[in-house]
Amino acid sequence: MSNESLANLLKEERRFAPPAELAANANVTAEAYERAKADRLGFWAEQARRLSWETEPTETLDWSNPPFAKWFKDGRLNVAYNCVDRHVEAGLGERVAIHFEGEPGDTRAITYADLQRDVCKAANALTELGVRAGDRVAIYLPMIPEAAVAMLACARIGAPHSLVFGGFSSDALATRIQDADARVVITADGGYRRGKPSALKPAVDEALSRPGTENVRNVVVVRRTGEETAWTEDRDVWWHDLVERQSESHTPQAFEAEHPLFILYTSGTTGKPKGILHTSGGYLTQTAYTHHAVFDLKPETDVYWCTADVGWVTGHSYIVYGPLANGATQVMYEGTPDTPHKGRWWEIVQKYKVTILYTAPTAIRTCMKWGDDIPAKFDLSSLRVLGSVGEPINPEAWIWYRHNIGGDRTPVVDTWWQTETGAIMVSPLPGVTSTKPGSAQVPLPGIAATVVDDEANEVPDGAGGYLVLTEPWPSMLRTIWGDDQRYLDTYWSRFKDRYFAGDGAKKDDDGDIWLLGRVDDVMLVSGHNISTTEVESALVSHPKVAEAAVVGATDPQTTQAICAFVILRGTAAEDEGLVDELRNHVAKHLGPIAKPKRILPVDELPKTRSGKIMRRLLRDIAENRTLGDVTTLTDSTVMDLIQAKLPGASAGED
Ligand code: 6R9
Repeated sequence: MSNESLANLLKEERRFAPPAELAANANVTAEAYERAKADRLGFWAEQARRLSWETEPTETLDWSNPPFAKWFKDGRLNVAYNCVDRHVEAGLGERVAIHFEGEPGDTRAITYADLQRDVCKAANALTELGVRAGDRVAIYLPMIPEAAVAMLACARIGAPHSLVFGGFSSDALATRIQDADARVVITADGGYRRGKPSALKPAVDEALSRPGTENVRNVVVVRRTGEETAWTEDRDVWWHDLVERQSESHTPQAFEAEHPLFILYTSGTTGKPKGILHTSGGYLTQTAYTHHAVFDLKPETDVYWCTADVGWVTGHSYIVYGPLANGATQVMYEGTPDTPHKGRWWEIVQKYKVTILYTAPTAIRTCMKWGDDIPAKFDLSSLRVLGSVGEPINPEAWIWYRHNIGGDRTPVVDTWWQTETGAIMVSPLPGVTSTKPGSAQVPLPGIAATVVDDEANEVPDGAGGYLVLTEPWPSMLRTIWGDDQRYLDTYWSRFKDRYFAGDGAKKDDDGDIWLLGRVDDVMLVSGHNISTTEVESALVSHPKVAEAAVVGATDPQTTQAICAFVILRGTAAEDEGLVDELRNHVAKHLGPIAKPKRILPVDELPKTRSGKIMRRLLRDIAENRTLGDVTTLTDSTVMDLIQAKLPGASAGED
């Protein structure tokens, strides 16, 4: 598509109606909104019936002690049984649950029957190590099937897991082990990234040398790379030695719906990490329902692929719990999108005939940067629904995704949610909503979300403010692990009786919701609030820009000055006039007040592994400060590269 026609598309504020065939056969239709509105709790009680309960719940929500919710509290179930055994019992044992694709090209097809055997053996193994219901297990693994098996084994015996993303350092691992007081750590010798083995076990050894980790009795090590690994006798045990000799049968015990399922620490911010606590029945109900509704999953025919890491909440909810509860067949890929070549993802889509793809805007923008010709070499015609999560997706990236990956056929669902919400909250439905590039649009059936001003008044259509959730939802966090007060202070104190998500948002003239980034990132320029997302979107709408990150740096004249870091598209050159051209482009789109004071072309941006730009670090650079905590960065050398570009960097001053 030419850039002109793209610009025109956006100007028209075009909407994309659902494809007729998808709409006609959609899992969820417009009627669901009405039904949920008329009886929200009745609606969720009905969704809970997607699960197999040992004891059916009779009470949907106990909200007698807000904001501490109890969903389905007198119900009892086993989460792993719901994700695995019941499908085998239903005769689906031979259905592939996971098509695993290792980075080096090794593959494994794991059926539901295989998964059941693996999970049972792992559950028996943990039991042999003395893990009991309620004990915490830390999991520090690459993207290999054992990660899902380990999670489900924990769920099966009622031991809450705490995944620590494999890219995190020993520091991050140690604080998480300490905070959760873990008893066992499950790790691997390493995993493959960018064509090379990357070790994991040394970080575990290092973390366990710190005080406060003494309660870790055992480290279970999956052999993935075969590289040499230091060993602590009596503590370390190979997964294959321990798990393989276990019995293939294990009777799942039912737990209360509010039994803790996992703790997941939110990353990126300063201070002590927050251990977000999720429980069983409500969480599984909403992940299963949203996976069914938002992706229109047809488990008999779809091949689903979520590219997230299991160490991120998206991996918990939309690789493990939601899809497996629904009996889906999915792809799991270990490595990076450009190993051994930049078409690897599209090759995987072609190979497995993936029908539903769920990824992050950062990945989409990276593919835009690499060029349209790369996906064009592959047959992507199997795709029928595309999803996005993690950050606001700017309209250009949205259109690029729909056009170059979805062949202009597929709906794109932009799904807003958080670690804290546990499951998708605001999103189009692919068979119902006429989608709008760049907007997450509407709360799902059964979800109550709106935008409010400083005084907690709902803003009218066309105005901006803060995104809040006005009613409890089944997969909501129950607290911050060990710190109820922090739970209250962080989420429930800014607005009375409303959950404050920390995101800025606006409602357009149709009442559709647009996310504008974290409120901490909003800039104040000469008395005007300007969202980083909007300036970034304006920059990316310029044909030479692939990706942009914008921050406000303290400025004596204007309170804050807008500083932009941009990655140029494959072919664009960093010539003389470029910075002025970009500044004027933003001024034309958003008005002169939003014109960046400085623009710096860079090769990479600092990101967390889940793809979120760490603006805090860019602010440090823009304000000439020493860098803050970089432990959750994917690649900390990125910051050196950016700093190296600073001297003589073009700063177009007015
Ligand atoms: C699932 C996940 C949560 C924060 C959230 C928001 C941003 C996520 C988004 C989005 C705009 C979307 N975010 N999805 N912003 N549009 N579709 O990302 O969880 O890692 O906890 O991050 O991510 O700022 O508050 P988590």
